[in-house]
Amino acid sequence: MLNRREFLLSLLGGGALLGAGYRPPEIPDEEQVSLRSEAPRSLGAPFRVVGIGGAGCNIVHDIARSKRQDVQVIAVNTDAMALELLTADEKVLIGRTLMNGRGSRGNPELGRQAALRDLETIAPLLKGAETIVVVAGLGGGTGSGAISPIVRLARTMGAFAPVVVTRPFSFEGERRAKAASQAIDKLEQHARAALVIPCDGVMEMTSEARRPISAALDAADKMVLHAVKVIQEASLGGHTGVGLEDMKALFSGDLGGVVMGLGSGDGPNRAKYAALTASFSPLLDRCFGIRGARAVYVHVEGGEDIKVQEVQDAVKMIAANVSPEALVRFGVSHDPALGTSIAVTVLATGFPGRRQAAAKELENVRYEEEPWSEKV
Ligand SMILES: Nc1nc2c(ncn2[C@@H]2O[C@H](COP(=O)(O)OP(=O)(O)OP(=O)(O)O)[C@@H](O)[C@H]2O)c(=O)[nH]1
Ligand SMILES: [Mg+2]
Repeated sequence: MLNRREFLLSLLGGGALLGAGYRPPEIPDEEQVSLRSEAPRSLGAPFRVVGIGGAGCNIVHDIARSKRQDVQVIAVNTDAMALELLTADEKVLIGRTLMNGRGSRGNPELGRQAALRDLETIAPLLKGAETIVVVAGLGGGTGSGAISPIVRLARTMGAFAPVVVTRPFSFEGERRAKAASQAIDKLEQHARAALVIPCDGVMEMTSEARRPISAALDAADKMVLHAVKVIQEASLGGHTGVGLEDMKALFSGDLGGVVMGLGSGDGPNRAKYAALTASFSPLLDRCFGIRGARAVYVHVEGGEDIKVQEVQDAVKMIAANVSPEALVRFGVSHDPALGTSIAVTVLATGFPGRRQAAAKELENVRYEEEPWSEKV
């Protein structure tokens, strides 16, 4: 859907690249960009989601189509055609003067410059929001490049701005993997923690033999949507005591990046089973799961028949798998669609040493010269 065709073509080496000799013009310093203060009348919800690039826009399109009254969505892209085809409360074409609405063609520097040039257009759309979740698929140019300046903008405007992004499938190649890692590093330097969902893990969770790739992308969309829903429900709190401040602490970046695990269970030990499978979800580190995490949020979902004992079982099971001193918070939500089963989502942060290990691993990977360094 939307520009997926273009994305798939780009994996096959298709898609036009910017002409040789192209030089993006000088851009103003990030700090000097002044912000307009008028908010458009159509946007007033305290909870908003900004989707950046093709994947991010697909995700906000799904939210807009679900017609939820409590969320407003803003789609941001360098690709005019993709924007035209989707549904959103507001759409912003960034970098028109740089790319003429034709997308960044995998160049994160262009994505970044596009965002910086159009922060003034985006700012009024963020005004008045309490929470702005920023979502994107990392690995391309627009999402990877534009996300840091936009998250910084949201934070500058006083909003809580958690980030949910996907890491590309390994089959997409090293160039996309590297673009994603660099974007995550930038986010962590400037914009606190990001919840990173690895597409490989999504495929492992959902794959059946010979599924089309569009099904894997749909599954990745669903994971991001789920993370957004959990962040929203937890931020709203309710009777369990968890709330916005807990989410802010989890995403503060003080303990590094955030990971998510999902599990479900049915039958007599459904809560324990759901928590156990969430602790070792393929979305988490293959070897460690959530072991060693220093802060976790456990989100337990079920029908109206969910029992206190079951919530306790799930939380205890998660707590047994993290650091003994870990801060463990939990929330409960009801979803009749789950029928007799229970779903557990765990958001975890604070894994000492893992970041360094990942960086070391990356050092050993040999990358080809990025094509855009010659083209731009
Ligand atoms: N969840 C999800 N992920 C996608 C989709 N399409 C692509 N991706 C993933 O997101 C990454 C970035 O792709 P896009 O979002 O198309 O790239 P972009 O940010 O628009 O960047 P450019 O098109 O290069 O300007 C890809 O490498 C894939 O891993 C999608 O429809 N849904
Ligand atoms: Mg794109």
